[in-house]
Amino acid sequence: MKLFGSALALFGILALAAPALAHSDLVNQTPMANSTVEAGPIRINLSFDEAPLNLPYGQGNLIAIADAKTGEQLGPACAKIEASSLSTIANISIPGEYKILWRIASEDGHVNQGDFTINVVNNSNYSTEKQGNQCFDEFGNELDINDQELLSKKREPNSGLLEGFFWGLGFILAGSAMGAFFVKRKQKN
Ligand SMILES: [Cu+2]
Repeated sequence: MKLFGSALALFGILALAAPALAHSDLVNQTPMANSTVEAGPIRINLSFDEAPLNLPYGQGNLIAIADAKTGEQLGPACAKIEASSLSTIANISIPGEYKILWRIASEDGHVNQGDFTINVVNNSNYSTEKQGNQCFDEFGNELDINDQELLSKKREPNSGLLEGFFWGLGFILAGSAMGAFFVKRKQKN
């Protein structure tokens, strides 16, 4: 009975530990987080500790690049899979901070994701008409950002202002209600 109990406990520990072991974790990356990168077609290569779930191009195993300030995703999300690495090429000419976002489907189907920031400088006068990730499938068809769920959602630039406006309005209404109350009290006296 005691042996059965410990066997059961061990089984429980293994059952808890197994899912965590099965997930693809980022172990190496180019460019490095917080590094400075020269403008151009920037190759992003992310190595994981195990191969991802085999899914069609542009689905499940993804890399996207976004303007770090506004959150705007530049181009669609995609990644070429080679063994346990995901890679893509992003064209960036405008200097600034960029966020690289990734999402990977582990073999058991669980999703792992993360992001890091890079700083782009342009000392080579590189120019491109299309900022961001370049996603062409094996037939040369370009993926459309509008056909995908975004990895990086653009922040609403006016939401803070609007919120401030409603707070202000609330204070004015509360203030005038209080003012009216005191005026009434004074009139009574
Ligand atoms: Cu899992």
